[in-house]
Amino acid sequence: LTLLAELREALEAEDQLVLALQPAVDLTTGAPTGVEALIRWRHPRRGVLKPGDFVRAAEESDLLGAFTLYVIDRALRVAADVAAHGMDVPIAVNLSAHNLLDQHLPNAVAELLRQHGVGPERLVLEITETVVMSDQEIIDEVLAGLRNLGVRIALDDFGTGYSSLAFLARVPVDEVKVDRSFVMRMAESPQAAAIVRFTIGLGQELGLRVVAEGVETAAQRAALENLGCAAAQGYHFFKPMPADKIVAVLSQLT
Ligand code: G
Ligand code: G
Ligand code: MN
Ligand code: NA
Repeated sequence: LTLLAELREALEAEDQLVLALQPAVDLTTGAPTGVEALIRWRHPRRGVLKPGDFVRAAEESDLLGAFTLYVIDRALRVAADVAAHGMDVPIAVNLSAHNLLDQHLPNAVAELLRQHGVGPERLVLEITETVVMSDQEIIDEVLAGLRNLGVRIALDDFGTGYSSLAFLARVPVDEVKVDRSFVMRMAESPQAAAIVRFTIGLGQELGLRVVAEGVETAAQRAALENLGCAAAQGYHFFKPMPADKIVAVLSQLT
């Protein structure tokens, strides 16, 4: 079987495609501000595959829509569980750029929210710039449809070629995630530090939540807090964890 045929089967199976969940925290209070869902494929023969091993293949096939809805469905199960435990923590799902060309996506997301009884404000969709920006009108329509549901949009990997200032100027978003390549080099590189500082200021000016990604050290954490960054995510706080651990971990933070 090809990887794609196997992925088609995995979407029908119960527990091959699973979420790893990584909390983000408020830098001043330590309270959880969100949880990002990262897909993992427990392949019956190839071992555990990460998104880099198979998401590209899905993107180039007709499976992308079903794959994306599968991830959102699993994420909303977690969101419902978190809500049932009285916690107000949204869950974030990574979209592929190609998902923004799918005009059915807003209706499909609305249906999943309804099925799970989860409020739209509990779902964040993380997007990056499309490589092919030819269909801007469709992208704008899909994003407007998602935002009209009340779902939040985050611009992921901000500052890289996949998420530029031009995209931020064109697309209305609620949150910006500073790419980890800048956070990791803050201490050595004045350029990286300036980009992080600039993004935090941009967020304050535009009223966007800013989340720093890839925080691995206490020094990075302190530097971000000094710059007034609201929230952060990274191995310094939590590594991505299995879904059955998340409620207990969030409970200890709140
Ligand atoms: O989890 P990991 O660090 O391996 O993620 C690698 C990349 O895969 C990141 O860019 C992340 O945004 C992306 N990714 C993780 N989960 C998903 C998913 O469910 N769908 C899509 N399209 N990308 C994902
Ligand atoms: O592109 P995106 O921001 O969605 O990428 C998320 C990826 O970053 C996931 O694969 C996750 O495993 C990884 N990640 C999360 N925290 C850290 C960290 O502190 N350091 C590194 N190197 N990677 C991280
Ligand atoms: Mn992400
Ligand atoms: Na990123």
